[in-house]
Amino acid sequence: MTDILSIAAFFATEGEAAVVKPLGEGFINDTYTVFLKDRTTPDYILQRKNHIVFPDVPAMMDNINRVSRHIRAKVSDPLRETLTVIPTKDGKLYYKDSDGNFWAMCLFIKDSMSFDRADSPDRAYQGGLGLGTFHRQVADFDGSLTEIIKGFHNIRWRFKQWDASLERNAAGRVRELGNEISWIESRREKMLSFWKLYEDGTIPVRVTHGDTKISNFLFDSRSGRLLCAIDLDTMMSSTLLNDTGDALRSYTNTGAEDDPDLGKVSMSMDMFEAYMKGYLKEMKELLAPAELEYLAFSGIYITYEQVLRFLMDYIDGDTYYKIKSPDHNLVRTRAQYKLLTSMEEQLLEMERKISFF
Ligand code: ADP
Ligand code: GN1
Ligand code: MG
Repeated sequence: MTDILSIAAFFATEGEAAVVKPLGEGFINDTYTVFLKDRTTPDYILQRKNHIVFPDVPAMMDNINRVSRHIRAKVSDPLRETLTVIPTKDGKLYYKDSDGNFWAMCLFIKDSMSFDRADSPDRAYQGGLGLGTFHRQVADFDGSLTEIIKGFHNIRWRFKQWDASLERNAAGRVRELGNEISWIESRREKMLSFWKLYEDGTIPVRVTHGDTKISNFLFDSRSGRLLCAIDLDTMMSSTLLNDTGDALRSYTNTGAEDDPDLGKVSMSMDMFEAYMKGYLKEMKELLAPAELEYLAFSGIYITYEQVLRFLMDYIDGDTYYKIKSPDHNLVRTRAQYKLLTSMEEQLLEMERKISFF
């Protein structure tokens, strides 16, 4: 096993790293907390970045560093209201070990907490303020960002991958998935016609976060106030509707992302309202008409994309997401599909609510 402490020693910490502990259950990266000598709370986060998923870690770290510096100049508590990247002792934003793994470090944000699920409308409201604040802070970022994962939320590109995956049938599972595959195919044209609005410039290009589920935001552990967006690996130029959509997918779900009990999964209108109230408080004035028009639909778009991605990974033989059981990706697919249908049923009501904000 890699000696994580010896990896930490390559970074410019304010003293020698004494203890490391694994943290959380990310689907993609491996995360550790790092403690300096005699500390009871962590000082740093150290991550092994998955370089299969993120083929250009140096470019990714450069994106993260530039955007977080841009945000730092605008906030009152720079150590807690944005990520701070810690360079290596020789001034790089990452360390590459002898096995070819990439590592990166950032400051651990003190007195913070994160959640897997929104536990109250107030949490959803704070989350909405959080994403709205992030979008507002980056709205005037004028550098260009590297496209870290090709076509990440581009459904036209996802369909290319999907068609190839069905054709390959790598795990021999296609035959048993007729029903699930029809969920994707029956909505293909609708999703493409939405994406076309981005391609033709009706929906503007912005700096986006790319992965706005609730666990990628930190809240103050005393007041519950939102501190900042974290997990900036997927920041790219795209439409901000990807972010609002992914946030709705996460915050409004009454069940877990991979809930085996579909009875528990649905879209909560209360959470939707609270989230949108927070988001629009920060962003309403800055949104283009087409962004406002598709705000509610964005949840459907990204939840659909997530159904496709989980199902595609199941068809591929589980090569992308970490799984905890052989059918985990199928369970995830079904749970996300249940959420998708619940959102579809409530689309008009969501749009009506937005028109009153
Ligand atoms: P992953 O890519 O595996 O999702 P994240 O960057 O989201 O990794 O980190 C996983 C968890 O670690 C977060 O949900 C949060 O609880 C915690 N975390 C990450 N970065 C920080 C930080 N800078 N300060 C405090 N906690 C953090
Ligand atoms: C992954 O890394 P993590 O767990 O925050 C994935 C997201 C998915 C999410 C589903 C780079 O996010 O796109 O929406 O799982 N990240 C990547 O929970 O693919
Ligand atoms: Mg995360």
